[in-house]
Amino acid sequence: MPSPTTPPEPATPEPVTPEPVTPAPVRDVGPGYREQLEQGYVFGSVLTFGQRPLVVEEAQLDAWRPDVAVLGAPFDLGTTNRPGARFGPRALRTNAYEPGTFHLDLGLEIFDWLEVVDVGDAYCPHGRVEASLDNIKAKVASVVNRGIVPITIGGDHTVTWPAATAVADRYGYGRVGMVHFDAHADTADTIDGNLASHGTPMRRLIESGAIPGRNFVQIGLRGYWPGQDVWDWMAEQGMRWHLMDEVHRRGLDSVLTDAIGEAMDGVDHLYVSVDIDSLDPAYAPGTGTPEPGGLASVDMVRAMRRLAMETPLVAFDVMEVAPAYDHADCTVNVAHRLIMEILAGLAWKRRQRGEQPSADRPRR
Ligand SMILES: [Mn+2]
Repeated sequence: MPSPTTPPEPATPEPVTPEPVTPAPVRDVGPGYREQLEQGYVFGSVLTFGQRPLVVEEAQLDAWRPDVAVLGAPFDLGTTNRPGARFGPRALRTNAYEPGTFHLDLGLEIFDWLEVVDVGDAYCPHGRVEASLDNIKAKVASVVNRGIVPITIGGDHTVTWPAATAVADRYGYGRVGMVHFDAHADTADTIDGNLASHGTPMRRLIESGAIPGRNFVQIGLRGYWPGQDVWDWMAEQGMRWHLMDEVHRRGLDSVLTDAIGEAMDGVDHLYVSVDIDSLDPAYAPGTGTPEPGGLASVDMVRAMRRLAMETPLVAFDVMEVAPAYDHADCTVNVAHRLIMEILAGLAWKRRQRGEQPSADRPRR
């Protein structure tokens, strides 16, 4: 026993664990590519989403460490009526009028606060449904598994099945809620015997457990489909929906407040999926299954901004833009702006958190 006066044994110094060092992002492109990006034409230059850098090598994506990656899913083999959504990604990259990047309502330069790249397309070989959907899932996974927010441009709505599955694989089955804007519920069991139709993806996501039925919330439904048996199945799953009739009476802002609460009840993350046919064909005629009596673009751009600002949004998609049926690029521009509003909302959230933009952020 040491006496009380015995000096204590010198303490063995705790081994010092060095703080993990996060390397600075590397956001270099070659001088020729940078020159192309900096031309900043609204009518040309490099044809990526928002003229953001194209980053297609996984090692480069690791070094770049963007906040958001935009990808294309040019798949429309699940279309029941007018095909052509395979041209959606190309149209949003090439036909949308590039308006500048300072958000008037939020008072911020979007790309000063948010690093966004275009990672190209998932390979969708024509006629090969399973290979295409596997490739879409892998492409979204290559983004979301790095903690980057994937923004997927369709493609028909079948694409949301593999895309949201990849997001649930990353964040956990049962941990991700869904706010889904659409004229149609997309919850049929099969259509023409097809499990992988643009009328079935939401059922597949609920059946697999990727998104819980009770956290699956739909906005803007209208028209004449599906029938009572499908609504019964949806109710059994605990799904919530807000018909266009309710949106018309209450206003989208009020409905959206409810929808966010329903989708986030007991989960940690949110996926937002927009079928462009949720908008009235007056605003978005360029789509395969237009349904009159829909949402207005003025409400939808504000809704996207709110969703990005107010929720833990981890993934977003815009589906069903079929440019061959478009007039004067109306549909392409509103679809592009829905993505811009999501980006603006995410940029605002970073500014609110005081996260300083990176010094080596390349400008275009
Ligand atoms: Mn749909």
